[in-house]
Amino acid sequence: MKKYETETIRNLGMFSHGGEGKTSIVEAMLFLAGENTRLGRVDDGTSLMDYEPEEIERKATISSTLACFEWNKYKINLLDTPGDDNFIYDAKLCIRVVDGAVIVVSAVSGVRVQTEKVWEYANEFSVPVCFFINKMDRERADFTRTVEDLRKNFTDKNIVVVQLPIGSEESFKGVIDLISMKAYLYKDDLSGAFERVDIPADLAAEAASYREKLIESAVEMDDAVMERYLNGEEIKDEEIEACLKGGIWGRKLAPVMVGAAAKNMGIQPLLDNLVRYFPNPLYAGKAEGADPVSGKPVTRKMAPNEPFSAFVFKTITDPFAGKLTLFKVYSGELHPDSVVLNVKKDEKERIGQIFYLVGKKQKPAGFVSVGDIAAVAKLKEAATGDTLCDEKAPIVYPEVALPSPLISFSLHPKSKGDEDKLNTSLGRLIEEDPSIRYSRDEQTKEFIISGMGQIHIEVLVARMKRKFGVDVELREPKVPYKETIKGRTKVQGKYKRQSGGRGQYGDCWLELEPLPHGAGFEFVDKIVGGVIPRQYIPSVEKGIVEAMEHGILAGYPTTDFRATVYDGSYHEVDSSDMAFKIAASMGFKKGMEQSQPTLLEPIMKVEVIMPEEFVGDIMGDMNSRRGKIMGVEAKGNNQIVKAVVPMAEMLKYAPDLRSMTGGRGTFVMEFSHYEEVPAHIAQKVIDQANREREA
Ligand SMILES: Nc1nc2c(ncn2[C@@H]2O[C@H](COP(=O)(O)OP(=O)(O)OP(=O)(O)O)[C@@H](O)[C@H]2O)c(=O)[nH]1
Ligand SMILES: [Mg+2]
Repeated sequence: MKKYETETIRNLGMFSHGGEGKTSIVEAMLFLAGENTRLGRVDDGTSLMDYEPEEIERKATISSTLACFEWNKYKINLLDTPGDDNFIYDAKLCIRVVDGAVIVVSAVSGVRVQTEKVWEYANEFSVPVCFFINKMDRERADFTRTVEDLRKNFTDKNIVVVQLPIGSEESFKGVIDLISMKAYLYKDDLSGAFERVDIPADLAAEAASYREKLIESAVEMDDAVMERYLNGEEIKDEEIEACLKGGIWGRKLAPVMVGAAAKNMGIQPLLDNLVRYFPNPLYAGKAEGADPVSGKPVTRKMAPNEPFSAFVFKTITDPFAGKLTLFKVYSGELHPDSVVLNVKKDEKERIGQIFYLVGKKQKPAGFVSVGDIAAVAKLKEAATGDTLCDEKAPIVYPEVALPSPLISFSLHPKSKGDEDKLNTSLGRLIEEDPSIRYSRDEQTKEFIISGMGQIHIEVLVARMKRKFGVDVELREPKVPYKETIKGRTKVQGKYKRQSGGRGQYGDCWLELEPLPHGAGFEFVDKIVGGVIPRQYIPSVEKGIVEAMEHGILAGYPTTDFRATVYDGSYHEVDSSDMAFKIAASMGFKKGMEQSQPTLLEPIMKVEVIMPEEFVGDIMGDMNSRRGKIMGVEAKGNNQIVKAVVPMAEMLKYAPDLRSMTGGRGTFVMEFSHYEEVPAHIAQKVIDQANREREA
């Protein structure tokens, strides 16, 4: 691909709720820009952007994809992101590196949950936005209603209509540009061919009134122009454009455009407006980072003659082609065959060839300069969120905060070979998607994998199989129950084998007593007069520690009690460490039986955030999950319900919450403490555990 001045680069991204048509829009753009000889379609698996097998199977974007192409002598680096909330972290990483966000809404369904989320992300990262109202050809498409919906939901910016649709549903034919006051009338043949004509007479009045509103909004961005407008002077089209541009760059207004991607209608005017109104990568002037040693904030001038620095926003793992690292350059230049510092890993990375991407297609890039987005293959350490830079001028750029995981499963490798490869393959996939967490539960010994939703985890498992040949099964994770005692007791543990040869003799008296929840295990030695010789006391403790690993109720670890050894006896020849260990463990088991053994369960602290209207339902549901409501608070337009709930009742909360709130509720959850399991439930847990142990 040829070289472009940074001023002629546009870094843009497509964001929306799932299925609004982002990928279809990009396909139409690639076709019009000559990157594809036909119009790729998500529905029949011919999309250049949704090329991964899991994406083709689900007909949805799972992982963001970069498309670099030329339009009107501008180089567009366009990121197509997933809309499904399982993969929304990927969209957030992309919004971090673009200079303009196209938020797509469907003319049929309007603003939806993820639309609100991506709007918030754009605000969080101060990214200029525009709207594209798509699917104007669909039944029940309604432009006016959709614009009203945008205005109702996004009140912090002026929503300005710059295009009007011509017709709707079956008779959607094209768009009116309210600045040039011309109509683009499309042929209904997917070619994207159009005629630029005068506005149809029946729409002239409507277009004039919308143009008036457009001018009113535009001139507000510039006091001098505003004054002339109020004095009745005529405002030139170029001035309106300049005002709009200022409003978009300053994030005070968001223009609205319209079309139908699947019909390849309205895409050229969208592209024209994107290059015209959105900033070039240098508009911010500087990039904010931190000194990797002191942690103090530093800024880096975004200029080609500054030392190199870049942020890694994406990693693509491929077992055959190797790893591909996608980055945005914030300062300086990156040349092939150079060495850069990976600041976070404190490792030097050798840069090979640099590429631009169009979907999975790679184009050699030569070197890349400030503001550009590109990819490099086979870096050793680089993972999503890392900073690469000139080792003589280290800087680290802020990562994108990870969302808290909402659902967990336990992973069961299907064979020994799978188990061996599990760690490496998971590690590679987490480099790609850090919103997946992976850990080993110390108690249950299970591999636990957590993510944003069931589909998130299922897709990971499918990828693990396809990319690394690792086959695993997903199960609900086990709840890490514990056992304790409620009563106190004194008990003798005695082990004696004295028939022929050297015998075994150990004898200890133990007192067991409960401790408060969370206190753990305490061992006290009250032996006097050497009734048990000193050297055997640690064996007594060890015997209890080993036995308490598997409580007598259901085999769960025992906790929150004190064991005191206060008496015993020994044999000059037959006593040994082993004998005292066995004696103590026998004593512990008998003693536990005598002192009201009890099952404990983990209790989670949960916060559910949702619109007011769902508060009643959520609280009722919490009660049915044995939860205790700790309070309800307002947060912006939402309410937060705080509760403590047994973990066992929360394993499937994510899908349940989604269906209760139509996807508008979210929650965070963390471990709080252990509590006694109510008797009727405890019996079921014990029976189940014993059945499993027998099996
Ligand atoms: N009728 C009609 N259908 C469309 C239009 N644009 C997209 N679609 C269809 O809507 C569905 C979703 O389109 P995608 O392009 O995959 O949407 P997306 O926003 O990329 O979806 P995710 O990647 O899953 O978030 C597909 O079946 C498309 O064919 C349109 O303008 N009109
Ligand atoms: Mg898509």
